[in-house]
Amino acid sequence: MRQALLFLAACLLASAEVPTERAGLLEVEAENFDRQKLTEVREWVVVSTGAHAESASGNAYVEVLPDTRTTHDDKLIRGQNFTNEPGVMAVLEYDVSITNPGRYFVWVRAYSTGTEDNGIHVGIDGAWPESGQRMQWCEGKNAWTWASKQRTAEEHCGVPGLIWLDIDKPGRHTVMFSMREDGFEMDAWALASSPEFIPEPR
Ligand SMILES: [Ca+2]
Ligand SMILES: [Ca+2]
Ligand SMILES: [Ca+2]
Repeated sequence: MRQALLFLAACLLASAEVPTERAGLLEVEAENFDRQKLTEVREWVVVSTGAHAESASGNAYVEVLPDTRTTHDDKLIRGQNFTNEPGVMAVLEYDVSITNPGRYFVWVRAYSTGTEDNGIHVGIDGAWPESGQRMQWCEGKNAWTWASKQRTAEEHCGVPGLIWLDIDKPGRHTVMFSMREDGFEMDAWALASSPEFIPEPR
């Protein structure tokens, strides 16, 4: 009996460590990632000082650095300051627990100061589905801005409602973000099962 109780307590502690989805919603601070991979060329750095941190939730965020392409005139170098391919550069991993499996729309709170720091990819459990590629921000420059839009050939500023992850089983999963453009800044992210969900401005 005592052992069973200890086991139960250990399980509860273990599950308490990871962010857990409740009622179709999960919000996570970007700076609280569990692991980072493929950092040879670009790396996510936690920033907790300066004006952007002051207005970030938890007073911290992550930025993928260095940022060598800040304007359209700077040379685009694939595999260095840009990659349209998800999961190949600067991959952040977040362990989460999902209670209600299904389709989840992905929202990210980003801070963009130009046109070359406003794209990212999202994936899950080692896979990078088309519905997680090319998240894009155009509106809300120079401020933390929640968005969930996918850049398409027709709409470079992104189309709402196209960014989602399908989660087939309850339990532990790993949500991943990877660089598309260097200099991207991420404060927090959210999964929402409702297509009508819009995160509260903070
Ligand atoms: Ca850049
Ligand atoms: Ca930046
Ligand atoms: Ca944050």
